[in-house]
Amino acid sequence: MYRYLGVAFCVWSFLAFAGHHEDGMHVMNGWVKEPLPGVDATAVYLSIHNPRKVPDRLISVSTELAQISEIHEMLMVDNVMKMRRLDSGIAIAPDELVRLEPGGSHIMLFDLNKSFQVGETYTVTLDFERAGKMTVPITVKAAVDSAQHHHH
Ligand SMILES: [Cu+2]
Repeated sequence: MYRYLGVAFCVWSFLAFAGHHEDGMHVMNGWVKEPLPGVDATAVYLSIHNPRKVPDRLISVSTELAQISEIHEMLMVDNVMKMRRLDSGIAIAPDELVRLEPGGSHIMLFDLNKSFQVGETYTVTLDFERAGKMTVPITVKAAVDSAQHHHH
């Protein structure tokens, strides 16, 4: 009985979700780091799950929060963490979950448009090669505990 309910719920939530995003990607846990004082840049983090049977690719990003949005990766160069723009975006295999998180890949924002309030929610639009554009919420979190992300 419980198992039956579980299946019914899964199907229901899948249909509800599919109604919103057609055959799109699942994007979760979006947040943007409050910029450090005097720094006109910050980073967005989120998780992307590809629920489909075809590979896809995040190719570009835009947001109301900044003039310039870039997809970045972190890499070690001579024992120093550096970041680099990913001009070909981020590939996401079928059923893969890609996490953009502090210390790893991220969406970099430059030329910020507004002052960020911690706890406020804004949006970012992700453009996927196959799934197309998706606009998702990102919540501002305080800059503490983000010392892993060095630049500028
Ligand atoms: Cu960066």
